[in-house]
Order: sequence, then structure tokens, then C-alpha cells
Amino acid sequence: MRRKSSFPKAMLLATCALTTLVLVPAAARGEGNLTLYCSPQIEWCQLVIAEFTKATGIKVAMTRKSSGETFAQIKAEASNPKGDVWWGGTGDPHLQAAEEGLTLEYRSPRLGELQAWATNQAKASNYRTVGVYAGALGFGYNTELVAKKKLPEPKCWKDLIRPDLKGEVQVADPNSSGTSYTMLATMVQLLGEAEAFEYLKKLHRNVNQYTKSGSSPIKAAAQGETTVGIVFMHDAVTMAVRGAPIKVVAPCEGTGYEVGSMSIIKGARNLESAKRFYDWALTAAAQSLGAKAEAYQVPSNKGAATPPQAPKLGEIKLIDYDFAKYGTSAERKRLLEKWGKEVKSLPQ
Ligand code: S7P
Repeated sequence: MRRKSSFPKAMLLATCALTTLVLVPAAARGEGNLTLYCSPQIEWCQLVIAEFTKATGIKVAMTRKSSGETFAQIKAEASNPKGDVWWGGTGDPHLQAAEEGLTLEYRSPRLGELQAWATNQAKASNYRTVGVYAGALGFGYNTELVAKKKLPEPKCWKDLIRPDLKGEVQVADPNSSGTSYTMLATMVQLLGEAEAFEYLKKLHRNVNQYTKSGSSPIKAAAQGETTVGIVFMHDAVTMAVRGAPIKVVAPCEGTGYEVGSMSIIKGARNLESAKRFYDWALTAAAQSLGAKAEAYQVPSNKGAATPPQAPKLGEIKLIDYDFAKYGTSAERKRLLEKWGKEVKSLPQ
């Protein structure tokens, strides 16, 4: 005789349904949310979130801020984190965030697909950040303004301190901008600290504005609002590709570069979605999206397509940028304070 189950069928079904809900992570069901702090150009941020949502169904709330500003926000929110992933932006503040315990250790299964400069960034941070793209620092100038003002074409860092460029140069503030911090650290490495600060003081006389965002100076140059903009070379390429009269310069003395990075924020409320984004953002397909958004950085996945317009890093005189040193909390704070006291405070 069959014994009647003490576990009614309806209960059994309900339990199975509940088990499915509990055991399958939301992201795997094509649902879920992600809060992304994004530091590269807004057009690229927007394309990336649209494609990620298309691929996974995960909805993304995104805020775009410069690298230094994003670092400051993550630090300020540390006791009540609101962001899940910080994607892009210069590597130095990502390293600082790692050192200060603001980001999480994560080893993506995609690490083996990346260039050595990207995995070196991961190793240097005990896997709390990873490289997603690279780009060289340089400047761009408005060719029409240079011709109209009868200025010799600037080709080197030393040209930017010429007296005839007084009020003609724009660069961001290194406190908010990763681009500008890269410049500060580049000068220190290229010239030695004492000479670098002398250079920056002379440059200060020629600067018409310290902007918040690193790419603003080249947008201003494209509009004819400044003659020279100190930026990452790929940001100057974007303006030239759009048809602006901008010439892109790799400074003759040599230059620094960035390893644009990505980190998961400690305390991320949507950790599964965060890991899913992290792995997706390291794929060749995701990294090949840059060109569509007119972003001409060099991708870190070896299989990703480097846009043909991207500055050729192998042909630029790059310094051996010491990321481990210039990404430390102490060094970044020290240099920024010194710049504020000895350079920014000077009359122009
Ligand atoms: O515009 C692209 C880019 O230059 O912006 C990122 C970074 O946030 C620099 O901007 P800020 O100087 O405003 O921080 C770079 O990583 C990226 O290549």
C-alpha cells in the first residue's frame, strides 16, 4: 500500500521554486543591478554599459567622474560603499585605493589573456586592480591658432614654457585629474624632482586654466579657446578624428603613460554583478568596443583590436614609469601637496 506523503505536493513545488530562487544568483538569471563608477570619456562609458546590459540583462547605474575625484568619492564612502566597480581612469589612484584597502582582491579567469603591463598592475596591487588599457601622455595644439599667432610649432615639453606661450597652455588640476597627476609624476621621473618643480613653476606662468577633467584642455583647444592642451595623446587623437585642427604631439624628451585600470570596490552591494562586469570588461570583444566610442587607448586583452588611430606606443619614447612608487598613497599625497604649495599658489 502506498503511504500518503506527509509533504503535500503543493508544498513540495513551492519549496522547489524557492530553492531555484535562492541557489541561482540573480545575475545568472539575466537580472541584477550594478553601480559603476566610470572614469574614461563619457561616450565610452555609455557604450560599455549598454553592451554589458545587452549581454547579461544586468542593469547599470553609472556615474562618470575623473580619476582623482572617483578615488576621493570611494574613500569618502568607505564606511558605507555605494559603488560596485570602478572602471577606467589612470592606474595610480587605483593602486592607491588598493593600498588603502578600499578595493577587493579578485583574480579574474581572464588574467591570462592580458598584456604583461596589465597583469603587472594586478600583481603590484595584490590583485586588487588590473590594467584595462594603456595610453601615452603628450599634448595637442590648435594648428590654426599657432599659424595665426605666428608661433613656432611646439614639439617638446621644453617648448611649453617658452614666454611666447604665456596664457596659451591648458592642463588639468592633478588633484582631480589622473591625466595631470601622470604629468606631474612624469616630470619628476624625467627631470628629477628639483628640476621638475622648476619646470612646473615656469609652466604655471603659461597656463590659462587648470581644469577639473583631464581631457577638457584638448576640447578647449579644438574649440580655439586655448592654443595647447596637455592630455593623453589618445584624447587629442579623438579631436583630430572629429575634424578639429589639432596636431598630436609625442614630446621629444620622452613621456610617461598610464595603465588605465579597473577595481571592485570593497563592500560592493552587488558583488556577483561586479565580478560578472569585471570578467566581461576583460574580454577581447568588450575591449574592442573602444573605437566605436572614439576612444583610442590600447586595449589590455591581447586578442582585442587596437584602433588603427591609436598612438603607437612602440614608436613613442616612453619612460620606465614607476607605477609602484607613484601609485603609493604617501608619494601621491606628498607630490600633490607640494604642487599645491609650490606651484598652484604662485601668481601668474
Ligand atoms: O578621456 C580618457 C581618459 O584620458 O580619461 C581617463 C582618466 O579619467 C583621465 O581623466 P582625468 O584626467 O579627468 O582623471 C584616462 O584613463 C583615459 O585614458
